[in-house]
Amino acid sequence: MTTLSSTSPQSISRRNLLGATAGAALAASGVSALAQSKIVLRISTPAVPDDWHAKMWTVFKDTLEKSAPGEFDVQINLNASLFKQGAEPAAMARGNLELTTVSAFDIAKLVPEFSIFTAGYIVRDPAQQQKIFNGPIGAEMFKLVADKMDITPLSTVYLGTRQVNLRDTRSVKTPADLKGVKLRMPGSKEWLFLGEALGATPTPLAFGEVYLGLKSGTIDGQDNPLPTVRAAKFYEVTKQIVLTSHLVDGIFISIASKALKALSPANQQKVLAAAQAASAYNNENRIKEEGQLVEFFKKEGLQVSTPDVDAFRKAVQTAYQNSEYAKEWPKGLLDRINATK
Ligand code: KDO
Repeated sequence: MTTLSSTSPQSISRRNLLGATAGAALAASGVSALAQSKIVLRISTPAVPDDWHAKMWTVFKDTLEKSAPGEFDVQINLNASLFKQGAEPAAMARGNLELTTVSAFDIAKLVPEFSIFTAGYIVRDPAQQQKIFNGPIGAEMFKLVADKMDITPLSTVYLGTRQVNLRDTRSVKTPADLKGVKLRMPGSKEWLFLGEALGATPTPLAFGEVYLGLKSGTIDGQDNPLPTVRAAKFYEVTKQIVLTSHLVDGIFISIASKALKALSPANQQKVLAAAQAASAYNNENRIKEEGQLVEFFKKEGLQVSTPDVDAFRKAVQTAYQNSEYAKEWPKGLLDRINATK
């Protein structure tokens, strides 16, 4: 279990929720000063409301309200309505955002060692993922994140295992069969590399634009875990899912380190516990749903096919081994990950 360093709290930062005028008006109306001075925790995520990793933020909020009644004002912003996908870490460093889920890809931009977790076919399954990040490897990697990004990862969220989802059906056995397929990937070179390693022509697009891209045909497909294909309704505008299982994807509930340090040690622990409750809720529901969705998609009329996964694994692993990314992986880390059971 992750524990936080007992950094001596600076004076607890209690920001006013309201401007002075509105505050004065409220005071005049009898609303207590305390209600105006809760600790604000702004959350931004591209997740759609029906997705487990969106719903988990309500668990975070409710858990915190129980452990620290009336102390926090947790503001949940879904659908990238506050910050666009991938812009969250910079917003946190600037002090404009307190919490988000950061992807391994966004971390890898600033912490190249972390790119090992953007590589396909490295992490085996969600259980191994939790062991990796809740053990010594996680502690070392999260320290690098805290040092280089000024954000503190609190818990590991299983986003799901990424699969290829196509607008039109085609026979896909090996990466060669994805040649020329405009596969939407999120917009960073780390993501595009993964798309290329899969044999496709990666096309960058923000998550919020994928549904329309699939509908209009500006892209031929996208990759995401099955629960996301359901929650974002991509199955309505696609005809096939290819079970490549190319990435056991993780995102990390993280808090701006400055915001964390401004909390009392007791509140730091409460925020950590709320983050752990949120990810446990997501992980349990997501794993369960992931196991049931193939049937659901078939009923919706999609073709669900299984490729030659070994061929994909071999091609993707070779692409990463020969890449610039692998040069940044700490010596022995891959072996330590493989040995994590
Ligand atoms: C996506 O854009 O495909 C992705 O799955 C990438 C993840 O890192 C994460 O940002 C996720 O979208 C969003 O949370 C929406 O589900």
